[in-house]
Amino acid sequence: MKRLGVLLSVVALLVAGLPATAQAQPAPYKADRATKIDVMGEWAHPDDDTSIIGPCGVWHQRYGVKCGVIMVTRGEGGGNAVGTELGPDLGLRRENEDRVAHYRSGTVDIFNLDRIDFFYNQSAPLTQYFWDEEETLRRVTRVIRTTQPEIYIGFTPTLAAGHGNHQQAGRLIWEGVLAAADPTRFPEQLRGKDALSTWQVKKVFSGGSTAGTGGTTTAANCTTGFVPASADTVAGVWTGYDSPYKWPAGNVQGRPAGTAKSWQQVADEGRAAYPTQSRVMFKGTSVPACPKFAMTQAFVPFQPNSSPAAGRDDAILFGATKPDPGGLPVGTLQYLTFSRFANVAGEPFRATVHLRAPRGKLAKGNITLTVPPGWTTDGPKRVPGRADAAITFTVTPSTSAPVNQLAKISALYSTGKATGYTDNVVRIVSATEGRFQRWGNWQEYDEWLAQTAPQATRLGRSPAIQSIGVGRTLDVPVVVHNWSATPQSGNVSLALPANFTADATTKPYPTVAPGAETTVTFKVTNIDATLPATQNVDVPITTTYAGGTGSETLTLSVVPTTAIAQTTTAPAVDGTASDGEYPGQTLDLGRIWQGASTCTGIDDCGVSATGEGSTAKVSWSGDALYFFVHVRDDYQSYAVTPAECVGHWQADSVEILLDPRGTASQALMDTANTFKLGVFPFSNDAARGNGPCWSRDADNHQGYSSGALDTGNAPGVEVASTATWVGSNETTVPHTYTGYDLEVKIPLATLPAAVDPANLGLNITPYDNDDTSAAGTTTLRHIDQSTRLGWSALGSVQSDPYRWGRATMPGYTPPADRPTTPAPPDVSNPNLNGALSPQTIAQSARNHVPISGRVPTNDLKILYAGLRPGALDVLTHASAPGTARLFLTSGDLGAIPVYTTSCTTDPPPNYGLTPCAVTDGGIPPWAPDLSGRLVKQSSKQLTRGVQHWSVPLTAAQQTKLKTDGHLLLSYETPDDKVQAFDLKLSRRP
Ligand SMILES: [Ca+2]
Ligand SMILES: [Ca+2]
Ligand SMILES: [Ca+2]
Repeated sequence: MKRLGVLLSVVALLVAGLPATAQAQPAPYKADRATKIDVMGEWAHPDDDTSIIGPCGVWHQRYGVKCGVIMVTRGEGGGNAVGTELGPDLGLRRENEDRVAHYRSGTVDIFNLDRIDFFYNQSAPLTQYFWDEEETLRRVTRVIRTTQPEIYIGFTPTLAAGHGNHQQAGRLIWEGVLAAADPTRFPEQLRGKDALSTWQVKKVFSGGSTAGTGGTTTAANCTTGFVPASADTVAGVWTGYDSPYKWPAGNVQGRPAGTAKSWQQVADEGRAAYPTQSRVMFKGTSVPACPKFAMTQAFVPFQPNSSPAAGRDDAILFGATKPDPGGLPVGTLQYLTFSRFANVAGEPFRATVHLRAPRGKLAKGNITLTVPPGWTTDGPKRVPGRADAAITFTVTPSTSAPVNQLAKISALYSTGKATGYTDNVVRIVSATEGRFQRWGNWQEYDEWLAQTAPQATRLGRSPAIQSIGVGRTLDVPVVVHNWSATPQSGNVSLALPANFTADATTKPYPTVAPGAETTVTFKVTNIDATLPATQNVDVPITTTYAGGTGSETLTLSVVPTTAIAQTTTAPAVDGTASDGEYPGQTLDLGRIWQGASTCTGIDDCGVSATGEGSTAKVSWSGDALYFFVHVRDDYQSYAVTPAECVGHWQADSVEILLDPRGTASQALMDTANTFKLGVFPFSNDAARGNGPCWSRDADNHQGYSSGALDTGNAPGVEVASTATWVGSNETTVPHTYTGYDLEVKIPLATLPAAVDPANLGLNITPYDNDDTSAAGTTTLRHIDQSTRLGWSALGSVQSDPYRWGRATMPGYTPPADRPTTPAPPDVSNPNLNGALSPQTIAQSARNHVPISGRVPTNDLKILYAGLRPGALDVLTHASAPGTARLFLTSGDLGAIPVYTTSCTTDPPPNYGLTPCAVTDGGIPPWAPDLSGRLVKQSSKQLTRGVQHWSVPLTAAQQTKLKTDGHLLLSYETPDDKVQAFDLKLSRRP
């Protein structure tokens, strides 16, 4: 066998390290070509980021722009529709899917931050808790400072982002922009031999509105004539351009072989490249589109949509990676700030135009401010020939400026030869504003705006939201703020919906000084006898002052209430509600909160407006709750194996949700302070008679709770089910049934805290999945096509404890020694460490950005690496101890195909994403060797000094390494520093 040795001198050239920097007085750090990113996106989970596939392809091909993606998690908490990998193994697979999706667009730098993907929630604070907010921002900041992106794109930070991980990923955009530019943030990154420099991102696209009229999808420069509906400047890019990727012969779409695919085609094929997430191979023919991006912050001059140049497909790059058409040199900073964001009609404020030359001095000229009709300002004002300038104007809004709206102000910098345009917005508010006093996630969001990212306030503050139990009374505090320059007084009024009363509907507020506030509290009572058909009601709040009124609308969710009856004899958990076991109220579970379109009626999913559908009864006895749940259903779903007895929404199931203190939302812990038990009425587990199985999900301690995989997280829970599995997951076997009854005992000691018998949060939510087989197949699948019903049936209610029903337990007292504060949540599924991902190691070695944005080290040197018959020898020198992980790979790791195809003329770079038969789109084997790419792996604890490491190899493994063989090695020190190596062991054949 030929010996493939790598000489020391060659190693020195190939070993990747961070760019060398001077020791004493470091020059400003500048990203080199391998490292520099022009457009950075940031999202929470692989597959959140597909909106930039087409745009980045066009920008990369036509304008030489390089996109990158900061991916906060690898999505280990998601499902796996095509394999058995969970946790870190799933993260490895999802990382590859994301790389496949973006690869052909030239987006090969995906910066996984290795944060944990825990469970679906709607809480940014809970996400901060699990992600370690400061460490995550530290990593984001390092990636930004290292790659120096000009443009930053991603989710909105607002509560409208839904998933708390999405909200927090959006916040990290705003926080990352601020932190990267701030020398007081993470100053350790700015010192030492690997010192970075501060960095100013030039344009931000997070949370703006792309709504508007005009433009086209059928021609280049597709935003030409586009008029935004909002104050945001909107940039678009046409995806109808030819990509470099060709249609293979025999494609099912019938496109001529060898002709170019459009970038939209490439984007749609990429968007489908996530089979673990139930996506399937794209077999359609794409129609070109004009994806748009709304700018929410700019530090450089740009073209407003009223300018023809704003219609160009490279408009997003103006002032950032390309010179602005106005003619100012690229790198010129020009932006507008205000003395305050919330302003009052007729009352002046200050606007400041900031200018900085990229080098040398600013060209002399003047600045003109443009304000809305009826407003006044001073100027034009002179721009001096200095390196930078801050020029301040006084702006007075019209006395009739409309309130609760944004108003745009623009500044034009004119020199003899060039112009630079910028704009920004203020909000006109009523002189006195009465707002429902925010609590929980809404209060926390408004505080984030005020304290951390004031510029994001243009996206709007939090909505006014609260819940109230049927027949209960609620305090409604209204905070009256005087935004004006004169003292104000007046009244606050509530407009109550039907079946509500209050201690008063109008109350006066005392005189409030300018800038001060006072609180007026109403006691509001619901007088419904039963849960109303529509659970959400509006309560408009009007506040008067001298000369006008201010208003906002509170949305109240009406939730069901019950008193849980005590039984002296504990119910027998036998699947039958016997006499005396459930003397209390019957709870109606016949309302749908999600997936209504998949249910045909009461026999199908138990939906009923009259209480004849699915129902539940609850009792308490001793120190336990007992549930009898009656579910109507027409079709037995897929039966789960013990390993699949999680993710209850993917099969017929019932979830029981308990918030022991009734305060999980108030504590900013979402469902992490609760107990949620998903119960499957039957299973594919012969060892347990195919009987019920159960697990905890998205709560204080999620994981398996029954059978051989029981993690011990729900001791004492008992379940009886009347369902009998039909014995097959094939649709050729009849799956008809009429539903099932469940009886469940939950010892209260297994809840995360002592129950407050006056305020127990309770919901019961059946999930109905029926025939989930794919078209043309006969095998049921373990995927989510559920109709979701509940006692409290509000959208996403599974993650919103404050909108569950309210229960009391008359007569119950918890044991005195039971804690009233829940234990810290325990997430049982860990995430992947990037040092264990060959793709991540190869990327870090190539682009010099440390794995997961951690601190780099150069402690390890590879002195020699070479193959000999029977083994690979590696000689290393470590100047400090650490853990080395070695991966020997064969073939291209950049994008490992996720689908099978019969196209024979579909070689890379098309990556098997085109079908040549309707049966194409199968799933190639992934584990345990990355679809054959991973030849061997090994790890070693290294101590200080020179060490010899011999990795035994079979002849077959040696042969594989002759084809594009690489030695990838990651090194982690005990203080969490990282290093990455990529040594080529052979030439491509
Ligand atoms: Ca019973
Ligand atoms: Ca059904
Ligand atoms: Ca069903």
